[in-house]
Amino acid sequence: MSFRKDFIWGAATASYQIEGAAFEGGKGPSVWDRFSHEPGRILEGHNGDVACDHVHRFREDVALMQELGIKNYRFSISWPRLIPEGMGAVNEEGVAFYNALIDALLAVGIRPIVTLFHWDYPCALQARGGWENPDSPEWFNAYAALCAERFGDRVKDFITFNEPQCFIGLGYCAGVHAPGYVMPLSSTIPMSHHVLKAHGLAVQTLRARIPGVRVGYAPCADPRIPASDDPRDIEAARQAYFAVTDDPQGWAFNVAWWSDPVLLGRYPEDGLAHFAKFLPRGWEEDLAIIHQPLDFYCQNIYSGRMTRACDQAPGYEQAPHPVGHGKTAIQWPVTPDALYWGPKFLYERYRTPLMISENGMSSHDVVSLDGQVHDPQRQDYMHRYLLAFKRAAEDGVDAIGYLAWSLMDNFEWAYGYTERFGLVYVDYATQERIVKDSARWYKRVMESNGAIL
Ligand code: GCO
Repeated sequence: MSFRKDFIWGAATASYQIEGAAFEGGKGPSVWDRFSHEPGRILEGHNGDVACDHVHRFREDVALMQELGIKNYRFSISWPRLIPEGMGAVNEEGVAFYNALIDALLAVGIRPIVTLFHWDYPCALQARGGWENPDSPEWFNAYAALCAERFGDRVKDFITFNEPQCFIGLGYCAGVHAPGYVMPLSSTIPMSHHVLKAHGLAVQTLRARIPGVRVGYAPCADPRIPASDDPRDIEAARQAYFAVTDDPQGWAFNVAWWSDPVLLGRYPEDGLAHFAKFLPRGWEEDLAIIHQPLDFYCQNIYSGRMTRACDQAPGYEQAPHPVGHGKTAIQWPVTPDALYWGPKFLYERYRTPLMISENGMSSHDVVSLDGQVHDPQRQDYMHRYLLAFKRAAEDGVDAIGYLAWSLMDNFEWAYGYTERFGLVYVDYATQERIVKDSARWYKRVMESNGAIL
């Protein structure tokens, strides 16, 4: 056995990370436009004003994808590019940009997979309280309806949210991502509920307006990898993976709070024990809205944590990686088994076709004397992770796709341009794109449906 015949191979990006044209074309400001201009927020003072200049160079980028054999392309729409104030008036220039992009993709046989929200929240809505405002689910729903109306004739695959763990957890709990707030649980728990409700409303809207639409959701969280084959370690890893902790700054980094309501129709019990008192009135009734059937469930997975059983409560603990264990440039441990155990545990619990919507690594890529970018470490990373995912598929996980993060080097949030995750190298001074070795290898992997792994 191997990957299914219709396995979805491709690559992913996100609007703020690549688009540029941040203050052009009628676009309204997003919280990232503002945050990245605040002194001290982004490494080396970078911002996404120009990024990969994709808004002006998308045709070249689509041609590049075609050359690289990318058949499925996940990108996100910038809400304030479409609706500058977040609600109300539509920016037709923004609509025209996405229409042109979608048409260019389809013209060369690339399937667009559209993420509605990958963090660039309209400033105008943040000024009204953002996700804390009980009306925020309806604002998002109206935006989703617009996307359905304008793009749904050609786009059939949508992902509602990317990593609520990060935009809530890093944006409003830890304060290291936009908008850079450190807020108490009494604010961030209602936000989480509103995001989940926004997801549910949007799924209903997309289904009502787009015949044959397929809808997914893309949260994250580091999988827990059992430290050994001992069944007690395996159980410990499973428990740890789905546990919800009550740390005010770190609580959002869990699976179950964000996925149980969506896929099982209930909040996890440990989460409720900590947080029920903060949930907005009427939350129980909202669960029926949140719990919409999904066509696929996505996870962005980069690394996992080793976990073992122990005698003290809660019965599991993190096991250290051996001294000298491999890390990527951004210092994330290289743990291919995350792409075995993560999918396995997720599929056991949620029984929904699973897509890896992001996986990849940052490395210290440079242009060599021969003018090429040689990145054997990225190829090795992807190779190992894909083998683990393949093993999960062979063990019964309904693995439907894998999207590399990222199509090209881009603005890596608080790290600015210092981390390179791309299959394609971007020279930010000239905007020249250079295909990395790993992209040529990945092309052969995709062509063979993983047989050459
Ligand atoms: C995320 C986002 C991506 C990142 C990537 C590497 O996971 O933070 O989805 O936008 O760039 O994951 O950190």
